[in-house]
Amino acid sequence: HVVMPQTVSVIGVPMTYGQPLLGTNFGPDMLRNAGLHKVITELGWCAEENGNLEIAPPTVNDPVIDPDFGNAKSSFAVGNSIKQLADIYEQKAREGKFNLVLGGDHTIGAGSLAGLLRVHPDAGIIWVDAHADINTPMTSESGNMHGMPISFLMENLVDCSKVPGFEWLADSPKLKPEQLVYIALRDVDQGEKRILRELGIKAFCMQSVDRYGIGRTMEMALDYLCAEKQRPIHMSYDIDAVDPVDAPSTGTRVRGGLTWREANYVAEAVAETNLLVGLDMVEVNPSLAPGKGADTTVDMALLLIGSALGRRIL
Ligand code: 4U7
Ligand code: MN
Ligand code: MN
Ligand code: MN
Repeated sequence: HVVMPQTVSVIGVPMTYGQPLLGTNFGPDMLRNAGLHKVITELGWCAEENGNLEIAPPTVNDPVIDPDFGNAKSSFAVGNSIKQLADIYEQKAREGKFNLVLGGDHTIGAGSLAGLLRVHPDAGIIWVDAHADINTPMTSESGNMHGMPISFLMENLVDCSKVPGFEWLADSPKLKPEQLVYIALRDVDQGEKRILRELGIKAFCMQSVDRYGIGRTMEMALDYLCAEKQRPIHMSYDIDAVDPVDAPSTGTRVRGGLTWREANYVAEAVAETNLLVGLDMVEVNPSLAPGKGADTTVDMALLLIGSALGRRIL
């Protein structure tokens, strides 16, 4: 049985090179300045602050992926940076701490998952996102790596030794399709649909939320991962899962998203399992919709973190 960690280890990963827009690098400090530590400690946790990882920018001399293996922009810079995250996530998870990873764009999800799987090879993953983020360098039309993190961690999907910066992931523990479940999908590329179908990956898209409501949807998602046996869970929460009304400051907005309450309920339901060992909060970009929009988005992200750490209404 899994023991709930008592310390939240905060790791800032100000990564922007997985997508074309600057600004996601301000995410971690915006969340801290808005009162992150207060949220953590008021919920009865200890907060351990690790600061921000150093993200080395791409240079003109970086090796690039052979076009025969697809397109993965700035893979060398992205891969080398998220290796640091994998290592620290692994270390903190071994110490029994809850990993709270602040993005940064969603490429950092690959680092979290890599570290997680070294410690908990059988963990369950809840990916809350408008997008499936499972493009391979071959299927991606954009070449933007924030649309690819899951593909690098899924068994038999990408040969990481062919992607500059990601060689270290080649013989790392990988995910089986049944370890992953999606919530809130509504913008999935053709190539991704094929992958989801062929691998039989479980996805609760926005239509499930419409049809069953968020309560039944989360019950089904958590049953899928944990009904047969309890396992540690990592949740990767892309703020663009939330409707743009409540989270406008993000690079890839898609209308028709989770409402304010639905978004919080997702995190609350996962917290109630007492199985959560890590959370990514990613794609907050205060440079987009600056001012009131950024405040709304940061506030939403902070509330979601609190919900995932066990805040109760009553
Ligand atoms: B995010 C996209 F084409 N699928 O691959 C792509 F629609 O981390 C978007 O979920 C990826 O925000 C979005 O470029 C990545 C696109
Ligand atoms: Mn997204
Ligand atoms: Mn994403
Ligand atoms: Mn995005």
